[in-house]
Amino acid sequence: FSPSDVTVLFVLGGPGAGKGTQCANLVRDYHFTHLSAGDLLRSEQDRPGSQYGQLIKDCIKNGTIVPQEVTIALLENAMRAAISSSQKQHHHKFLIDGFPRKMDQALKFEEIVCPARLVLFYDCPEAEMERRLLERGKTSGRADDNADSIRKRFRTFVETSMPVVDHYAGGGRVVKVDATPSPDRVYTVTQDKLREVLG
Ligand code: UP5
Ligand code: MG
Repeated sequence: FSPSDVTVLFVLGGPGAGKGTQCANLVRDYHFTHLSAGDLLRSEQDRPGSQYGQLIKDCIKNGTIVPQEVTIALLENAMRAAISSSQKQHHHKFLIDGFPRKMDQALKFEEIVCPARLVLFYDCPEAEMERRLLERGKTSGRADDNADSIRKRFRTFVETSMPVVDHYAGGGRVVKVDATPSPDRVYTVTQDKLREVLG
């Protein structure tokens, strides 16, 4: 994909920071296509005949990262599908949510798919993210919304995913938003900051 045809925003933040919640707002108001890497992996896991089902299941439960080839192929397919199903030939804007969460993924995606315009980073203290995930876990049915998996997800985030955010911050491509306040408040700040940067 060429940056003249598509705009890619990476949406990062710890587990439970509110990435999905804010992406839904942005889709409603700005016609982005939202692709959650976690959602794509969960649906691949459940696809009958998938050769990656067990691998994905194990990674999600342990909060580890699925090999980049798998995730990048799912994202690329989803981007192509979104573009080919849109009627008009217009510029396509993607929110890639929860990806890249490891340096190798970031470099590979930008090399073979498309460079990202910027990274929207939701910053939230662990105690608050834990509270949200345990609350959601009462009804979500997600295999990783339990205390044990949450602890492992936090560790992976700190050790493996924060370096990705730092890498983009070094390149001046990060828009950081405090994700602690209410969803509405977080969204207002998101809109203000994106307007500043993207116009
Ligand atoms: N909530 C949201 N905002 C709130 C606010 N401001 N105040 C109070 N409550 C708020 O929100 C989480 C919960 O908090 C919800 O109940 C919400 O109502 C509430 P959500 O918007 O879902 O947060 P999000 O950041 O999207 O949390 P999620 O759990 O989806 O984050 P993860 O990053 O952990 O999950 P993801 O699906 O991206 O990845 C899951 C796993 O897939 C990873 O651990 C990994 O094993 C695997 N994976 C890969 O291997 N590679 C990838 O590239 C991506 C994923
Ligand atoms: Mg999510």
